[in-house]
Amino acid sequence: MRQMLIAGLALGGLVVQAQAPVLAQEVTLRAVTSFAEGTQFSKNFERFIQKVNADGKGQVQINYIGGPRAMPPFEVGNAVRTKVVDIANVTGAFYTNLVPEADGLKLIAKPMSEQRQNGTWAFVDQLHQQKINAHYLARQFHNVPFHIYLNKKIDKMDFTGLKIRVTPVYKDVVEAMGGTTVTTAPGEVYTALERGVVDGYGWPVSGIFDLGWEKVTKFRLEPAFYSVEVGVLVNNDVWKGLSAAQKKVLSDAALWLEGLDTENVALVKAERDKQAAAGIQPIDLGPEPSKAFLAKANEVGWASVIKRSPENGAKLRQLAGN
Ligand code: 173
Repeated sequence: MRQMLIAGLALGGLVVQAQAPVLAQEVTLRAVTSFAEGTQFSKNFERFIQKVNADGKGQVQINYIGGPRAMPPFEVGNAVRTKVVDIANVTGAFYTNLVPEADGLKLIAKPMSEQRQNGTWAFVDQLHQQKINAHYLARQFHNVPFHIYLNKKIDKMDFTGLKIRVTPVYKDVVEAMGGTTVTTAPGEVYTALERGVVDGYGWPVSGIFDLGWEKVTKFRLEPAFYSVEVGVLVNNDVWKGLSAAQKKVLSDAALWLEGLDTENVALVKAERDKQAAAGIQPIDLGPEPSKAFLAKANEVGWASVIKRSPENGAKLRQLAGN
């Protein structure tokens, strides 16, 4: 009996081995995005999905479930961790509860080619593996900055009396300027502005037209600051379960996705022109206040990351070089 069982197991093993190439079937990954479908910060991820589905035939496919209509943005990071989804397009600002260091990614503005070369990407990937059980596949939009948009004119860098919609990206700097903050998902910004619940909001230089915010926005405060980070996260158990060929399809597409950042230079310029045409006026308080604002934003941004994660925060800052 025992002999038979062992023989059976051995045979079973052989059979499995012999079939291994056949068994490496096409895998389908379930994907969500933390931004509205078809909008600025989902678009390139959607192109990435198309590419994977074209290049990965017979290997790996992505089933795009969608955006915030399918899942609240602030839950996307946790959904990757718990394998409710396999892959997601999400900014670190939306899961700082799980990875406090992710708030530091906005402070790293080097091109991804450089970040992959100098160890930044590997460290960020390691942090994601440890804290959120995710492989950090790609980072997008390093060359798109943020702004504070206002509906009340200011004549000095002082937000006293202003209530500003934030995420962790802007919270520290808005408070440092004396403003009060209210954290909301992007989907709540329009209504908050329309009802006058907030006097302004933080958002990248691009994307305000996607959700009609130009209708409820008067001013864009200069200067632009920080650096958008939208990552592509893959559940790490799912990642480890993929074959080398499947990983290659995704990794190659990830590098291609990062390469799309070259398009952002023209896009940012076009968005600023479009805002001007829509009547959104820049508030430029001059070189000295702008310089001081940038220095303050950098200082409070790093201080906040380093306070929550002293060692990792310091290492990130050293890699960022600012
Ligand atoms: O403002 C936000 O919701 C936010 O934090 C963000 C981050 C990256 C891209 C766009 C918005």
